[in-house]
Parts: sequence; C-alpha cells; structure tokens
Amino acid sequence: MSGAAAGGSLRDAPAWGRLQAHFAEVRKRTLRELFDADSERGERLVADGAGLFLDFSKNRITDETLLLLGELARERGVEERREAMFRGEHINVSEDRAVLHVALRMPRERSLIVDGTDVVKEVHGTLDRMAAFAERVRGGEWRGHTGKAIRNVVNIGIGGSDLGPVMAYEALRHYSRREMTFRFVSNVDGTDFVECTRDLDPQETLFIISSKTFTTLETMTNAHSARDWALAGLGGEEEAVAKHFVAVSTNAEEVSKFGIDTDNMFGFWEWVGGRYSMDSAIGLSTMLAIGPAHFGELLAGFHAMDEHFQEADSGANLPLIMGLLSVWYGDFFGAETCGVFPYDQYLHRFPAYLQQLTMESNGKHVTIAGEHVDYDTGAIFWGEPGTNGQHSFYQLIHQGTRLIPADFIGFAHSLNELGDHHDKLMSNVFAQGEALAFGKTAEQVREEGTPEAVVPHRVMEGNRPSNTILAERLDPRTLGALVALYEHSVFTQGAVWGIDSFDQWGVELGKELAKAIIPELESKQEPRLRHDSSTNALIRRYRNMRSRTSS
Ligand code: G6Q
Repeated sequence: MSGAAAGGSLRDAPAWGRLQAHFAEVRKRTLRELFDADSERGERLVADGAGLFLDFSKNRITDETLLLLGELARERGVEERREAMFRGEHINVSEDRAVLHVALRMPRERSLIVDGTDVVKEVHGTLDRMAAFAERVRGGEWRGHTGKAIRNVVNIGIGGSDLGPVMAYEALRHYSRREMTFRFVSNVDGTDFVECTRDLDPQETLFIISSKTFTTLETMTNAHSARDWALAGLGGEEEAVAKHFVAVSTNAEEVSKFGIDTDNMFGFWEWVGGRYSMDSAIGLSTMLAIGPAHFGELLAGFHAMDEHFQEADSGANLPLIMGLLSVWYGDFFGAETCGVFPYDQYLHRFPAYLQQLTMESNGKHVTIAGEHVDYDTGAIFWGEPGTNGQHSFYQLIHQGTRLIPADFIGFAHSLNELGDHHDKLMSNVFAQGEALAFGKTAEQVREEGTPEAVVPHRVMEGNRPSNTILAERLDPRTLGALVALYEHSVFTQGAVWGIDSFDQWGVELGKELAKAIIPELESKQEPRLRHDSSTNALIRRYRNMRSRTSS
C-alpha cells in the first residue's frame, strides 16, 4: 500500500513497549522536579521554525521521552508517509486520493507532476485568475448589475468551505480593505442568512458560493436564498446573477446549472480536502479582503512551515514535536482534550477552525487497513482567546481532576498597541504557563497567612503541561505558518496511529438521515414513519407544533 503507515499494530512497535515502561517511570515526576534537576531546561527544550518559536519545556517529558517518541515516529513510518504525501501518492486510502494541500503553497518556479499533470502550474494559474478578479473588485472596476461598485462580499459555504475563510478574515482583519464588508453565511438556519444580509444593499453585494462539491445541502439552500434575495433587490433580471455571484468549486457542471458563468468560477482539485482548503480558491474571500500580495505572504508562511516539517531534525521539528506530544498525552496519560488559547483577539475563531482540522482528521476508530484500533486516537480540541478564558474555564485546568495539555499562542507585537495593554496581555501568557506547571504548595499558601481550613482549597498542584508558541506579530505569513504547524502536527499523530486523517465518513450518516427526514417534516399527509420510537415521536411532536398533523 503506497505511503501507508508502517504495517502492524501500534502496540507491536518496539518503541511503544519501551514508552509504556518509560511512562511507568516518569508519570509521577513533576515539572518542579524536572526543572530543578536541569537549570537550562527552559532554554534547551525549545525549537524555532518558519518564524515561530516553540517552548515545549513545560511538558511532562524527559530527554528519554523525546528519544522514544522519535523512535516511535520512525517505526511508524512518519517520515516515509510525509514524503509520500509530498510526492502526491494516494495516502487518503479510503477515498483513493492524493493529499496535496502542500502543493497549494509551492512557489511558482517549483513543479510537481502528479498523474502526468504539473499541479503547481495549475495552482498558480488559478491564483493568477483569483488575483486579477480580486484587483478588479477591490479597485471598483468590477461593477454590479446597476453599475455600482462592490462593497460587500458574502461567502456562502460550510465546514471546510467556511471555517478557514472566516478564521483567516478575522485573523487578518488588520490587513483587510476596511471600506468593504465581509460576511460569512454557513448555517442552514435561515437566521444566519437573514442576519448577515439585513443591512446590505444587493446592488453592492457579491456572493461567493464556496463548495467543493456544489451539492452540500446547507450551502445550496443558502445559495438559492441568496439568488432570490439578490434578484428581488435587482429588479428580478436573471442576468444580474453573473455580476453578483461567483463560485469556488470543483464541479463546473453544477455551477453552471445554478446559473453562474463558469468564467466566474475558481476551481480547485480533488486532492484538496475541505479542511485543508483555506489556501486554495476557497480563500477567495480572504484574497478579496487582504489583497493578492498579502495572500501571497500567507502562502509563503504555509510553505515555510512545509519546508521546516520536511527538513528540520526531529529534535527541532515543531509539528513533529507537537504531534508526538499529543500522542504522549492522549495514549499514555489518558488526556482526552487539548486546549488552544491564542492570546490575540484577532485569533478568536482559530480554536473553532482547529476543531475541524484536528477532530475531523483524527477522530477515527479504524486503522488504514480497517482494523479497530485498541488505543485512543484524536483528542478533543477546544479553546477561547486569552485572557477571556482565564475568567471562565481555566479554573478546571488549574484545579480540576483532568489533565488538559494546553497550547498558548502569543505575539511580541500587538497590531493595536494601546497603552500597556499588550504587556498586560502577554504577562498572562507567561503567568498561566508558570502557574499550570508549578502551582502553589500548601507551604506557600500557609506562608501567606491562609487559615488552615482554606489551605487545601488554595493549593495548586501544578504539573499541568503546556506549550508556548511565540511569534513576532500576527501577519499573513505568520498565520500561514501557524496553520501549517497544526496541519502537520495532525498529520504526525495520524501517521503514528496508522489512521486515514483525510477522510470523514463519520459525517455521512447524519446527512443521509436528514435527507430522508426532510419530506417527513414537510409532507401534508401524515407520513409513515419507520424510525425508532424516539425519532418517530419527535417528528410527530414537531409536526404537531408546526400544525402539520392531519389527525
Ligand atoms: C472537510 C469536510 C467538510 C466540507 C463541507 C463542505 O474536510 O469535507 O467540512 O468542507 O462539508 O463541503 P463542500 O465544500 O463540498 O460544500
């Protein structure tokens, strides 16, 4: 099987056995002890790559742990699988597809021949078309049906065709064209569309229908409502669609059936997974917001991290280290979740974006060979920006009973330097990592004069692990590197676990069932329901509440 992970069960890997024995030795060791034993630890267990600095010293690891995790990666063929991905082999085995998001950010002068086609050439062809279009819209040259320039851009898409664009727009708002309004409609709940468009003038509004398949229920429902909304505001003339709708898709046939001229369609390829597509034409809204040059910077950041992942030694390889640490906590310590806390308001949608990237990729229960795993796979990712989370759920991380490894993300420079806000913000990044790692002993609490009965409540056990990622500032290049860091960390975990990180069959059943239920909800006649008794009763109750019952 080309590019598949090393055969055999993960538990049979010699390094796995050694890690289990090693875990029994180190599980009780505290971060306090580890730091006391090595005064240089905080300077030693760090790595740099693609403009990001990673301090991973506050993890419950020794040098031996890193060595063994490195061996595990070797035995599981992480490197071979990585190279297979970069070569364009069909490492997405269950869908028999290449996984080539890395080609989306290869520089123009590179070439990558896959199945007889130079994909880098095709990528840059599309990027050039996107750039020409973006310049026309941003420059006011592209006019709406009534001759007005476009001031509002609404991206309609869901999942991978939404989360990346929203996250990137919010993250890079500082670089965006401020005179323009950008909105993102994803939910099939009509409220989303209505609230996003209520204050927009159809004459000045451009819709980007972003859908790889162009058949997704939510997106097509919203796209049709958008067309009705636009036509109602533009005198009902069908030819208005051409000026107010463009598509990002791989499905030209469905795009033209919808009425969008395929000249106004920006394509991508089967080998780009939805959750790996924000740097493809799915990023058209991002390019319209920040302009082609900044979009190029974003791609350069992605590419720099791709190169780092391919070239850096294992002890200094950011995505490899982070991925292996996730395996360490999930499979040895039994940690079920991982918190991601960006200390930058512009990154407020980053945890939501990461949830899809990590959980849709690695939430798998069988190996590539189809065997049920007998170890845990993908952790639950979640998070909120700091410092807000500190006043909410951090209590549980500090004093709860569950181990929650955390990633802190901070920047040296704010994009909005305001008084001493930024130092105050960053003091909290450092303070949280310190508090989680080292806590506060009963002795220290007593020394503060705390009444004995309250002492146990104020003790912080510490020994809570975290990574700290620092960068100069949140610019397009840095965002690209940050996203690619997590992409490749996800890749590393998936390769160790021997699972297919690039399919998502688990989301299909619910979609199919919903399709069958729609007519049952809408039918004028009482439908014959054949679900379980709970689902049948819920459907009947809903029909009743909507006064659709015939009885
Ligand atoms: C991502 C998934 C999924 C997908 C959406 C939208 O990896 O495949 O989130 O992006 O279901 O699909 P379309 O782009 O085809 O509408």
